[in-house]
Amino acid sequence: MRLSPALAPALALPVALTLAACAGRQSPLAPAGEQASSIASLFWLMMAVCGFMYLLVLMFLAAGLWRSWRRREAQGDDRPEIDPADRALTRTLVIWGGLVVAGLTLLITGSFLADRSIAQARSRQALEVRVTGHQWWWRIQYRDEATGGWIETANELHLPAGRTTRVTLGSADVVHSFWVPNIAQKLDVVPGLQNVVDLSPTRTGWFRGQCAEFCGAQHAHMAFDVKVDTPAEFDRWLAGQARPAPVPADAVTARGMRIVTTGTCAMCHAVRGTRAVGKPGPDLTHIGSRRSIAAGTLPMSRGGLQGWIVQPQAVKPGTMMPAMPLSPADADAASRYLASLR
Ligand code: HEC
Ligand SMILES: [Cu+2]
Repeated sequence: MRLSPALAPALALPVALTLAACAGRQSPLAPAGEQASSIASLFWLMMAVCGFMYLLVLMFLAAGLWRSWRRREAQGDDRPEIDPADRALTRTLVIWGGLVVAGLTLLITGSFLADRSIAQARSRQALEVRVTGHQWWWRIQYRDEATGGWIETANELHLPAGRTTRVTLGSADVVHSFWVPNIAQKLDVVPGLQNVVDLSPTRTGWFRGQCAEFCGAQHAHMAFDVKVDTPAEFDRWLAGQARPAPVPADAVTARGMRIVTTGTCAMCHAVRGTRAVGKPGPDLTHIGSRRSIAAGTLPMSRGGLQGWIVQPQAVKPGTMMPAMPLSPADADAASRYLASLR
């Protein structure tokens, strides 16, 4: 059989799209963690076994159609010729039946091994992190191994490569789901429960996490950035996050600090080292060091910060942050201060 040349592009397109989808920074098929590797291997095993079976079924279907067509051509009789005592037929059935059993056994074994290798990380010494799902952002707290306290940030998860991070998941409101496809499996975030997922990243770089359970109007804007650092980079980053907010370097930034840390904003936001200790919203102590604003909704920039604090409801309709009446000068000063919180 020869493929018509016109078919080649038609086949190439889905293959190219599939491969492109496999390579992204939010793809379970581009594993950058031990757990995701186990899952990707299981996926490819299932794909191979099921793909092979599917081709077999199609082949038998084609062969059957062809035979009955030929028989009808020859004598106009298409009754099947099955004789229960036929030894050859029994042998054929045993062979093909055995193939099906072998395929299923492969799948069960693969699934068991993948589960086992994912569960293995639980016995390791791990870095402790708490992640709390809020409509529609993530509170992130790192256990400070020196003091035993918690270092708080939001919407950006840093992980040391080559080490296991144990994330305890909690919800402040509804059911969410925590998923960093490149690194590990998905796990639901359920109010009143503490679910635990281990992340063992193997490759450094930026990845993307996403809430994977519909949780209300802005569910689609409940993403988070994930940065896998080398252990040294990670230690430096965590030490930076543990520090209180930097002090303003000029008059405009100082005015911004007054607006953010002594006004309405401080009811909902904390900026460590200042009078702002609000809890309902994300910790802003090092907001300027993050890569995006409002759970992956806008890329980080001073303009983005200013747009967000003036019109959060326009950027993310329904968000729990109300629009604040700030004069343009105040909004400018506030965004300058926020951007300086690195
Ligand atoms: C009623 C509580 C509330 C008040 C008041 C409030 N915010 Fe927010 N803020 C939130 C919540 C909740 C979020 C998370 C919103 C989301 O991502 O959906 C947020 C998000 C933010 C973010 C993005 C944080 C991140 O991690 O990306 C910034 C910056 C911010 N607020 C600044 C301000 C400033 C400046 C003020 C005062 C002018 C202010 N907020 C007033 C509740 C509040
Ligand atoms: Cu959610």
